[in-house]
Amino acid sequence: SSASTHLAIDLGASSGRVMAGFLENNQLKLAECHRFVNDPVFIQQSMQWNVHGLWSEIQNGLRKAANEYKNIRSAGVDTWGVDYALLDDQDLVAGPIRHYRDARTRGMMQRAWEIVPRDQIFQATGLQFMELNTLFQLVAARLNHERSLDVANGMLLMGDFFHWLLTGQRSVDVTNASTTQLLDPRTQQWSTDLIRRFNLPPAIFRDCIQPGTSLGPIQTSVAETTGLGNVEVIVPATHDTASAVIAVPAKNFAPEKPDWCYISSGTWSLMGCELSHPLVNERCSELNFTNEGGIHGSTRLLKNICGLWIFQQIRKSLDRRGAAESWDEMVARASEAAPFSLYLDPDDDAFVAPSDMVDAVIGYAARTGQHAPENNGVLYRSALEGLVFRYRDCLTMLESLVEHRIEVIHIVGGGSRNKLLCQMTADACDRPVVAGPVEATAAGNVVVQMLGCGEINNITEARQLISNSFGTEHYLPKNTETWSEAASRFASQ
Ligand code: ADP
Ligand code: LRH
Repeated sequence: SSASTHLAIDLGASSGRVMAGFLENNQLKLAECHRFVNDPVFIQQSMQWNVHGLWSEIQNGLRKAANEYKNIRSAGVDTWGVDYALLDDQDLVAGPIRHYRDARTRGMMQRAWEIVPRDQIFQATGLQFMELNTLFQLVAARLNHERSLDVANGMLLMGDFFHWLLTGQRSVDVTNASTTQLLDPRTQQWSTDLIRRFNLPPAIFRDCIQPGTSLGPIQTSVAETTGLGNVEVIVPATHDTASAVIAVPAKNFAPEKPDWCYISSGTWSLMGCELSHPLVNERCSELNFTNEGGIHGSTRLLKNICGLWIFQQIRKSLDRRGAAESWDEMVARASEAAPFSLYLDPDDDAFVAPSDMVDAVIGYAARTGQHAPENNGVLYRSALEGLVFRYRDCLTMLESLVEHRIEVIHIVGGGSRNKLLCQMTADACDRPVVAGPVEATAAGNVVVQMLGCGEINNITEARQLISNSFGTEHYLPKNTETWSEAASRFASQ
């Protein structure tokens, strides 16, 4: 095809991928060029990003893309929120680049609240409290007297970091900056007050740019090693969740009265509404919802739910025992298993970063006075049911926050392929579920590059394109009674 090609580099926790996106017969096509692992590495006891490995895999992916497509116009990177790299004034990386599951942030929220009270942090940022937030990572660095903070003159979130490797340019995209808990969601400016009170170096916080901004061409050395030629970097919504939300095939954009919600379903489940303005009030703080930044100044009001992390890690732990099954087999076994045999709270601390997830589930069952899962089907099913209970509660909370009935739940991301999970979500929430697209994050990444190039005129057109291009599956609620009974049974446990 003669239409230009855009490369989405999407670094998820379950894999990294380089995807080519282009228009063909008025539809958006996504083709996978390269997929690679994205596991953290331990350096001594600290859990870090494998940036060298990733950078070389990204370049492998770009090389494959350059071989296959002759008309590549732009590229852009998205990845998970909160993690960062520090750079010094010689353009060297200062200090290790840590993974948010690293143990150094344990207990850091409480330490931080002693410095600035919880409600003041919430008022300033509108963000949910999670130990993994950049704020608590930086507080840990400060309290541990990490010297990197003293030499750094720039902080890049990880999408920005790979853009810097690609172009040599430093930039900070607002969508990922909004996950740090140091940005004011109303002004999209850094909170100088929090930065001062936490004794963080003001110089590392650079002005944010909006998704769709061009950073100029890929630097010559990278263009040469990959064979890419004249390709520019157009900053997508570098926060993967922001990219995924852009690709929700919804009927409208940031409505005043939202009647749809999304679950971006991958390693995490991010469940929420897209709003035109942040909602920073007491109720939001109580329910621990977050106001993250979306495209065109929109707000993603959402909650983090542990997600398919447990399901994924069970597979990994069985793999170590030589007994892993495919996703399809796992879903089939879970479907056959007896419902409600084991209740898991997926957000329990025990599941954050255990060395072995199957052991963690067995330990959790013992601690909560339940039987250990009698077979793999029950093991898998409990990880999914636990999630669905959280979705059910989260829907009620969302409706009370936006003061409107949610009529439909969109599930996007890898989890939208899990038919059991989609059906159980419809059943437990008593709402129709629309599942797809699977590669929402890459699709959202690509359409923002197209917006940046002027190939698409606005976000409504982008959503229309996505709706016309990717099939969705529809699930209607059944068995809602069973879920209400089970929910009250577990609530009273
Ligand atoms: P992330 O970007 O966080 O790495 P993805 O959106 O790629 O996550 O989703 C990965 C998850 O999707 C896997 O953990 C798995 O549970 C689910 N998944 C992928 N393929 C299938 C499938 N064929 N059937 C069921 N679930 C699947
Ligand atoms: C999902 C995600 C989520 C963040 C978490 C760290 O991949 O970006 O939105 O909260 O990772």
